[in-house]
Amino acid sequence: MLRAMLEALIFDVDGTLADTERDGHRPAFNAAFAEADLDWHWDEALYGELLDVTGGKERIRFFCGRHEPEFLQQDDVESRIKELHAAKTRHYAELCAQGIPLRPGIEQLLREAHAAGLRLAIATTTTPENITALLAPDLLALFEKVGAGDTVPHKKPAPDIYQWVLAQLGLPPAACLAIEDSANGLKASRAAGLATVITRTAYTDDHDFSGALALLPDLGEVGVPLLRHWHSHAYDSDKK
Ligand code: XBP
Ligand code: MG
Repeated sequence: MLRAMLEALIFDVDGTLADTERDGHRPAFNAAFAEADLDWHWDEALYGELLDVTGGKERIRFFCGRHEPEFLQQDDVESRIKELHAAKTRHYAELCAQGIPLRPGIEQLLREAHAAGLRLAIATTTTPENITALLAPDLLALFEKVGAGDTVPHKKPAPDIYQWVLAQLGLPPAACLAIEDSANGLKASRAAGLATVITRTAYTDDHDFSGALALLPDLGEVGVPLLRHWHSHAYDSDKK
């Protein structure tokens, strides 16, 4: 069988391009709750549970269902959640402006892959504004297509955002490689038929990454080589 040539890399954002959740999105949610005089506080442990639900609006709704059910009884609950999420996005942009670093090896990979002629794209659950806030303009410009947030009706683990990006690129999944950090992301990329490399984070360290092409602690940096405990072949969970 003729092996398809790799033509594009498709990157997840949160946890993959940068480790944004614990010290970025999480405090931004908490700042939005405080601004709305809500005594909700998502500590690191609770946020780790809530991360099973992708999408900030969906995550707020899920939290309320479990911990603040009366909030969902309001007639205008959908607009309340939208307002809270818009405030959170503003706070997140402020945190990004203070500088959220990219993960090891990401900037080098983006620049070298682009220079070598690979097409780059983003497939993320996060809000588009968050990508502009996180990435320097010259790095954002390297991405040919950006699929984000509410572009699709169903967020990860549904494959919709990856399928949207593939359609935008006009490429079959066999010509692309996805880079992800979470089980939800892997489910989405695999359901779209994409080979996927995982760079796990502290929040996703215990996730089941069966089906990943490789499981890496991160991409490593020049002079700081990739740690040696990674699997170069299809990953299966009994190697954990
Ligand atoms: C991660 C998510 C997002 C972020 C919060 O996206 O699930 O919801 O946690 O961003 P991915 P929003 O890993 O696909 O990049 O509040 O804008 O959703
Ligand atoms: Mg992610």
